[in-house]
Amino acid sequence: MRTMLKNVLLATFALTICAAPAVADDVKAGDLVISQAWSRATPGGAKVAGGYLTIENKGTAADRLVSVSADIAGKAEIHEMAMDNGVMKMRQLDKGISIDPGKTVKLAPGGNHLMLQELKGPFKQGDKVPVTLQFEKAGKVAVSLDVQGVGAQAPGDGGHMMKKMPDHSGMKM
Ligand SMILES: [Cu+2]
Repeated sequence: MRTMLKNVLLATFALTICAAPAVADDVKAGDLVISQAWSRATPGGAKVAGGYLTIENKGTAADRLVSVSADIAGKAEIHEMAMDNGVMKMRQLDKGISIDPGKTVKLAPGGNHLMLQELKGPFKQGDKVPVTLQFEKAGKVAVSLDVQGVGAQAPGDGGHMMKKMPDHSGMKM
């Protein structure tokens, strides 16, 4: 009886996991696999948004994410977060981000990210925002960012607020 109950609970748990919000499908481009592309809803008239994704290099040569563009953004850059005199600031990565063979590079809140600026419209939770990534070797790759809640820290995170993780709000450009 106990075992059966346990099995039922396990099954329920498994179902709950499967029912989590779907995130973007993986995109394959040459040796690269791009997954978990996401962004956050923009609160009241914000004109900037971060873009986050995971890039895996299954090949034998390094590739490099050199630039990003999006129809909805007047300007799009690749940024890093760096400490500057004890203050966390973001900075454009002029040379982009290298992805070594066999390695996975994650763009995430508090670290490297895509910076979409001069937005022509708001991002709403549930939107899919098309962006184009430009790689040195893999060329142009279209992905769409799944827009999560305002306070989301990860894809599929409904938007619960985490305490003061470093992100764009209140950050000096
Ligand atoms: Cu930024």
